[in-house]
Amino acid sequence: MSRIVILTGAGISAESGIETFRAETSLWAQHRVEDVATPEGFACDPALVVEFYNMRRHLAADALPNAAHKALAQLEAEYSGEVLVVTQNVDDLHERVGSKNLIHMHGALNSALCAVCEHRWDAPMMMHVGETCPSCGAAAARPDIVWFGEMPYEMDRIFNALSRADIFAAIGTSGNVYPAAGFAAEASRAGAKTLEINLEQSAVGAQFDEALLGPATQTVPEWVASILRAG
Ligand code: BV8
Repeated sequence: MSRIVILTGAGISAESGIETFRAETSLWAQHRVEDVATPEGFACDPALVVEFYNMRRHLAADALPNAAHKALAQLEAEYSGEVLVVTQNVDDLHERVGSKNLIHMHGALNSALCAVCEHRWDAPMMMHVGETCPSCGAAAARPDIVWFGEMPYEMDRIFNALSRADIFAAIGTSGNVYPAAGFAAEASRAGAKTLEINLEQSAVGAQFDEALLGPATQTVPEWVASILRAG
């Protein structure tokens, strides 16, 4: 039985209307990443950071999954082997079309985290600074997001999957952020065939065996159909 590991980034949600990080009109253009996506930024100005993620939570809630998300869910449902989606995205578009075997390595907008006891609960659409934890009561609620300098989630499970993968595909990610940007090299070392699906070659594009260039809503359904045809 063959195993496919798929890494997705902001590019897979771009055609759903969710801005990517590094395009000119990107999310980061309005805010320096150091100000909003770091623990220091949160400590320095929690209201700015909470508001940044409230805005992102509303945008994600208003967005609809696109043909690329749907194709990956179809692949998981119909493929004879194993399919794991590891997403850097914090929106819930993968789960909304039925992807089950899914890891949010950078956290999720719909989850809230207690900075004291690490309890997690469904985030309200609008989080507020100093919200109390429903478990320990500490006024220490924060967005359940992995910020720069923090360890991404489920890394052991991800590296284990990469070491056993037959195919690794990266979809819509610029290859700027580690450790995700190192996954292709890791999969190659384990003998996987690697494919980059993007609008253009990413910062780590040279590390892939193949590339499929074009908008994800066209390239991903095409790729999934070829995989399902091959069985
Ligand atoms: C950690 C939070 C260690 C959520 C994010 C090694 C070398 C250098 C630096 C480092 C290193 N190791 C660690 C670092 C530091 C840092 C890092 O990588 N910095 C970079 C900037 C140099 N990494 C970390 O801090 C990570 N933590 O390593 O911890 C540690 C060890 C021990 C103990 C404790 C800690 C944590 C990284 C996570 C940071 N959080 N976001 C949020 O706010 O959303 S990262 C952020 O960037 C998002 O999560 C996003 O997913 C991620 C990556 O961006 P992309 O998804 O790639 O999006 P981007 O806009 O860049 O690109 C979009 C792509 O889509 C483009 O290629 C474009 O062409 C394509 N596209 C556009 N439209 C389409 C399309 N493709 C197809 N179709 C389309 N229509």
